[in-house]
Amino acid sequence: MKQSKTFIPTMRETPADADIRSHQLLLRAGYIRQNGSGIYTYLTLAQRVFRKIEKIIRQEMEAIEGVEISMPALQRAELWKETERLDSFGDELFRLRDRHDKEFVLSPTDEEVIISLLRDEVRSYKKLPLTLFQIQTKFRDEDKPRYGLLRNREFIMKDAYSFHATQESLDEKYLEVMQAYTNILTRLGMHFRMVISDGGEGAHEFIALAEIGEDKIAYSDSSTYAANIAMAEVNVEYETSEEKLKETTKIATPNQRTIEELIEFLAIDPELILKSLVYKIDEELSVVVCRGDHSINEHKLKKALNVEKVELASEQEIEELLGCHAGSIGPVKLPVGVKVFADHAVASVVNGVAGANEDDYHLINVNPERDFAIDDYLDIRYLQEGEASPDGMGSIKFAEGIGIGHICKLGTSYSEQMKGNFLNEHGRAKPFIMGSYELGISRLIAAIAEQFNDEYGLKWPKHLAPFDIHLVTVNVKDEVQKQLADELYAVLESYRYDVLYDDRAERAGVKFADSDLIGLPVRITIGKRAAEGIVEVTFRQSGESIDWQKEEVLEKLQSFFSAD
Ligand code: 9G3
Repeated sequence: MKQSKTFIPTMRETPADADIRSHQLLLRAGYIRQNGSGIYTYLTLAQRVFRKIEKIIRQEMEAIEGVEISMPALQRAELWKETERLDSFGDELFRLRDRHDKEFVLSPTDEEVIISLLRDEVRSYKKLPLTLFQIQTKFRDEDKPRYGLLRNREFIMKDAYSFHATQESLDEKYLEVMQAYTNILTRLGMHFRMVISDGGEGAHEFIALAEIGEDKIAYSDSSTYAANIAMAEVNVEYETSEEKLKETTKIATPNQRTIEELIEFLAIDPELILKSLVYKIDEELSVVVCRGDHSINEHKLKKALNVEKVELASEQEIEELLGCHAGSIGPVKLPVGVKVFADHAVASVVNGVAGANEDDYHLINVNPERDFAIDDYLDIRYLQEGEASPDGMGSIKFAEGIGIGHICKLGTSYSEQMKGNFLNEHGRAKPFIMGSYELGISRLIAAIAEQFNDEYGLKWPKHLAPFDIHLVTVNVKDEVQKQLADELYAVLESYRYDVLYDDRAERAGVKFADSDLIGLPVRITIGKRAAEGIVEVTFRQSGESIDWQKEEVLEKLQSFFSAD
């Protein structure tokens, strides 16, 4: 493609509102343009990368009998009434009405639509298992769209849904999809980890490692254990000190409200503090206790208590319940009926310090069980870096990343609600057993850009780049250069290389800067030695430049592009 004939609007300046490298470079290199908050136009360079990513995804999904379809992004709201999810996503779900005032939603995901499709088409267990996938635009009215393509309101997702007659069949397909996703991300050249995640009856996420990532993972430094920090279990032994239990005493701690102030004021080890919070759980106020050097993981608290929502009580609710401020809450002498849930580590606290439920006072020498009852000991805290890995192998390290894939065993929750049934071998109607799987394709481009760039611009993995070769003439007015460039362009295209031919009448410096920004794997520069049939070849990944005779270009490119 001749650059003078295409649309690649590069920018010299970094747009002010672009706060991460991938966003800055995808804008400056002319890959994307913002059209509104969380709304982007993918320009030709991005489109060409999408096509290469989607080709790899289709190959790997079809290799595990994935069947591609395309479902409507406009969905009848009544389908979401069947799963009672129409209101569960609040403002994040785009809702609209048609001219007949019938209600619709813009697709944020397609569980409802695909079940409505199969319940009318698949009758018998003989037709199962079946895995359907699509590459389609999704809509989620994110509160704070940011980071360019990493969190926007209209995005491209590859979502797949599998339907099974037995749990074994789902377990088998789940592992096949897990391997397919691993193959896809490996072929994309990404640095990623698969981590234990949340969802359905078991789920995993695929995280692209990147400091700016919104996801945090905990992984073992000497095993394959890795989990989204929200899900990471704590499996450590706590030694209990042999110290004699002392008399609980109330002491004055004027204006000491935070754990940090208390540690300072009493000069004690935070491990001795019984940090107590009041949570609203299923509309009931309960006290949740953990050690002062730990913090409550609300995700694990929800799962441990098997409730939909947990929420910290407001100052006013605490005042009404205990007559004190949040910083003075303690588990001792609570009003009758107030449940106490404690993290396992609390059991090994001896002669601890706790709030007295009276401002400006605390209790010392507080001992669980003796001084307050615990309704349940639970694993409800965040795993900490350096602690033993839950699988007992090695210790935990943290890393940030971008969630790019999510696979989940849904089971029958949705199919039961939507009467998505099949007849089993005994002729009895059974709900489809389902799996659902997603890869965020818009995010993938941003994650790859985040992992492959340098101070000059993007550096695409060679088989993902929008073009293989950037053919650049230093001076288009120089007939010898132009003639050699045209000749090489024709030859390279005839050998099916994707060539971006910068034939613009621009200063060489501008061309080189644009070329580094755009980040194609190979640049062939036609310059002052064109008359000798010599071209300068620059490899973007290594930055290495070398002169080649024009006759040896094809053979040497062949070995570069065929090498892993
Ligand atoms: C919504 C809105 C946002 C959502 C969802 C629904 C996330 C929603 C979870 C999933 C799960 C699976 C298909 C592929 C695999 C993962 N955000 N999710 O369901 F209405 Cl506004 O999307 N979906």
